[in-house]
Amino acid sequence: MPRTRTIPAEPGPLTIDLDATALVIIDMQRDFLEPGGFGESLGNDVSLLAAAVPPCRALLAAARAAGLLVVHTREGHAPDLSDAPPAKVARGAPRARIGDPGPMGRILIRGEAGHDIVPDLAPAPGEIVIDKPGKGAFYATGLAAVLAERGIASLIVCGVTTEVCVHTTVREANDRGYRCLVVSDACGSYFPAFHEAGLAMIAAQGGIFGWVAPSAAVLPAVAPVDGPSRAA
Ligand code: TIU
Repeated sequence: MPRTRTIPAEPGPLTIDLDATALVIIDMQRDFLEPGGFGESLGNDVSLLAAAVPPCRALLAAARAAGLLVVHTREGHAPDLSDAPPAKVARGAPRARIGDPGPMGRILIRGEAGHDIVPDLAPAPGEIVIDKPGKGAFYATGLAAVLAERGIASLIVCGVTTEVCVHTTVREANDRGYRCLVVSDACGSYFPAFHEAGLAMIAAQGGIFGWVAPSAAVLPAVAPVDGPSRAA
């Protein structure tokens, strides 16, 4: 029997089946959230992303409790930069580009400390971790196969940054037929105006890319209602 839940959202309520829904947490890595990483190398104030961590943590806890498929993504590149387009590497401060040494290891390189997901949101054993070389989580990854294998139809999406990797992933997912619910306070941007505009763009035109709701609206829907307290 489907475990359907209806979530109040913009532009209108969204009904999902928890068994066909995945929580996708985009790039909550030290490289974006902490000083000395890729985000700062691009000239950004990384402290602006901290507010997204507690709502992401609450969503992660609810998803785990409800038995949702949990997918974590990480943006990054191979140590030899073979999957890093030169046009991408050339951007940013000349002495702190992708692959250069920094306080958290080589910037945006897999296996380095900066590439790790922040400790508060560390993947649990068995959770899917998708390493992606691009902004979108579908490009050059196995994400589509993972979702198809699990019969996933809807994605609850959060992470950073709203208008870059969250948006690119939602656009990719939308074109692949997934219904995407973006959790507004569980996303973050180095540019508050871009965050707001990015969210508005998703829900505009009757939900051209998907739905948007705050975690306060999403959490009660995801949290299990069939737990031990009810059964007792
Ligand atoms: N720079 C910026 O806003 N974002 C990225 O480079 N990657 C992600 O959004 N993950």
